[in-house]
Amino acid sequence: MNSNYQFPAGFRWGAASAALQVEGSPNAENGGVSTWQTLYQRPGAIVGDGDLGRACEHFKRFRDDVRLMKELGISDYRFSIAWPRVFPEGDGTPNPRGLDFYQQLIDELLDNGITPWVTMFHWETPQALEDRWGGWRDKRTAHKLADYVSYVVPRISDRVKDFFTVNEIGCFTAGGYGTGSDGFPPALKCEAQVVNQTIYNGCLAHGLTVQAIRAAAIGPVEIGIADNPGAFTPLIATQENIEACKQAFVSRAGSILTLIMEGRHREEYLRQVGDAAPVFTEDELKVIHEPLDFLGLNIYHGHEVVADASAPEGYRMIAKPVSFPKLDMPWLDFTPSCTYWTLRFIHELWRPRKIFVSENGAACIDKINPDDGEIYDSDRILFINNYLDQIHRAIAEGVPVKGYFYWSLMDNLEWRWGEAKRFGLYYVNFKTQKRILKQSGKYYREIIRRNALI
Ligand code: GBH
Repeated sequence: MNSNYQFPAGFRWGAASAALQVEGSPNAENGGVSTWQTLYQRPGAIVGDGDLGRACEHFKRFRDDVRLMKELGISDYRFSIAWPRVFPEGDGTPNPRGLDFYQQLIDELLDNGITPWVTMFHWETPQALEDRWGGWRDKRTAHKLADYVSYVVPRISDRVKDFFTVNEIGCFTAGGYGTGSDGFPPALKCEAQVVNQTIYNGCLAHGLTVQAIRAAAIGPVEIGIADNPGAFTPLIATQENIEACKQAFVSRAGSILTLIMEGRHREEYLRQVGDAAPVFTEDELKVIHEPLDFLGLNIYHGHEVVADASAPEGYRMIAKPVSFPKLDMPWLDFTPSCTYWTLRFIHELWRPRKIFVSENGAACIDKINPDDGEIYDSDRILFINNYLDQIHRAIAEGVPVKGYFYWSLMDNLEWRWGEAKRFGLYYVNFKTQKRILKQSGKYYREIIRRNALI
């Protein structure tokens, strides 16, 4: 294919994961219980099979898994630390063994030439804090997260230089407290003010975490967030549709990224929520707006937008036709161009110095070919090819995208879907724990080797 598809020198090629989804044994070495473990115990809440006690047994097999990373050729690995392993009750006395696993993992990565990127919070809220004061409904949870971060960072920042604060604020807040579905714990449907408060408290947790990392780091570090703003694409990229689309992006970013990047709520947002606005202070907004070294974006799927002068917001989102192509998640529409537009809008609006695509990937119905034992996941290859093409397009126009983390290194427990959804570059047989590199993994390996899209 096209040899012009070179990526900039030094572009980081990584893969991502999260503790609960891969480790198994969350309560080993005196680890505490997270709200996800509670959800997993509720009959009917989890769609597929899935045992958090085993997951991918990465807790035991991490040295082998690092070898697999090396074989894949990634330069960077993004993983999360489980807060309840370190503070089983959310606060108080740290578990003296809580960081042992991560210390070994970090050393193993570095010994193999792979740069560790740590996410401080990927959704594992200690159940104790949910019980004590309602988890993310209470600002004290944000402060407790920062306390845990202050404990961890001095113990790893001699070797870890790159930190993500929290993963996808809208998911663990509005997802957990606003939908009443089992998608996210605690699976409540609270009133609007409470939901908005959780979102705000999530932003506060991010800001406090930035401060905590900076204050506690024992060497130079780079700090960012992994957020998933809504992604939008103009149905037809006329000037007026592009503007409408940017408007859609801006207004949907009003409760999270605007706070983080601008230190204020959008007036439109405050007008919309009215009495249901979160309780906030100017000092907290300053904390939330703490400068970042990079912005991490998880981008999977987007919505098509057209300009419409008769609509109250000046634009309309288009309902997807029934035959719109999608991957193996109800929401995972094949919308590569949303990546380009999201990166471009963010660049135009906020000019972050560096952007990383902190997650992007596809769930597919992978089957092992009985003849040769390979997994011919041409759908995932199609997905990666097209999304990377759009990232390349953004870079060619000057957007400072510095790296890409495929989600995920290996098939894992996809939250409420358990083992039923496979996002990995490595196929995992959850019974035997055997891993097989999929064709998409071989494709990604070749991209990395050439630092070019093929
Ligand atoms: C990421 O979240 C997570 O960070 C990761 O842990 C997870 O395994 C991975 O993606 C794959 O799912 O139905 O239009 O309202 C993705 C989070 C949040 C994306 C909910 C889809 C619903 C969109 N998802 N969202 S919609």
